Amino acid sequence: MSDHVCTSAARSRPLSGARAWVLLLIAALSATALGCRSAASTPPPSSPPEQPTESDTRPAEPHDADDMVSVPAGTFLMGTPEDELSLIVELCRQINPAPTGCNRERLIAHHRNETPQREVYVSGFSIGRNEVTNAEYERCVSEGGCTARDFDRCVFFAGREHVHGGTLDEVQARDDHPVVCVSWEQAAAYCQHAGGALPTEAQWEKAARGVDGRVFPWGNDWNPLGANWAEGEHTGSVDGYVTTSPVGSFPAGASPYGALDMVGNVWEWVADRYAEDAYAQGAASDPQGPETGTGRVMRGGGYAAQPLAQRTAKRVPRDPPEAYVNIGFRCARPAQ
Ligand SMILES: [Ca+2]
Repeated sequence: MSDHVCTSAARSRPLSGARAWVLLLIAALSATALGCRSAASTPPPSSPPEQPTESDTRPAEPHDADDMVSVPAGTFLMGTPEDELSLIVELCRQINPAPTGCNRERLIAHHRNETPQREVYVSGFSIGRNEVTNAEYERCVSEGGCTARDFDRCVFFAGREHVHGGTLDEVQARDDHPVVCVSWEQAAAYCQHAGGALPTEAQWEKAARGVDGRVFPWGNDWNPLGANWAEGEHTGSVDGYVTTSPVGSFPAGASPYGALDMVGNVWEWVADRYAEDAYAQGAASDPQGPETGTGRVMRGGGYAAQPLAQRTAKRVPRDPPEAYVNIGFRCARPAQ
């Protein structure tokens, strides 16, 4: 996986706030905590996770697999304005003491797939409040609606390398943690069995950021307790979790519609095929993504991605045949 995590929370409106959280972050972490590096290159945890130490985190309560939040029909601001891409570089440099990865041209080029920002209409729909869990997926397997995960084919982290095959650590395998190591096809099959479908990019992004173009689900300023993210070598020292957390553990990070973990915890497969210029070419009403292409899109950052990748506009392509240890999903349904 080649996704770079030096993506930006930068926008003209929240920049001062972003600077504030950067200072907080630097103070909170060790001097080596924030290198500008690939989310995928962050090594996997090898020790048991620390327990949450902040009152803003809480263990997930048992939840209803059919628990969905409603997103009313209407327009929203989708994507990132071209003139805000330069701020990605500035913010990258602020959070990285040794900004070897904060190359301006590369960063701007890397994030141009989020441009332009435009008003897009999305019909009413509902979306899972939480990511689909291990228990929910296994129930689907037992019901015959889903195929068993093939952990020998799943892409795991091995230091800075990626390898096919592995086993989930004891924490990630718990019932109430988000399911991972599911391919796009397996995720789509689950949602079909559940009477819905994977959300489109437009549905996912609207559910994550509401109508006002906010950078994060909760607003325009980074909140280190708003998501399960990768602080430094994703030590869990800030958010309390080295790898995944029980779904719904970060209520402070709720989206305007009440969806949880829209950023952080695991990346999420969405329905659309990937095209770099999809945001420039997409329909103004209920865009479905390009009709051809091999890649699919994942959204929303994950436990091994730094804050700059936890933005609501961040979009990354992945190959559908593959399954990954840090990608899960949630489902959507049209409004009744
Ligand atoms: Ca997520």
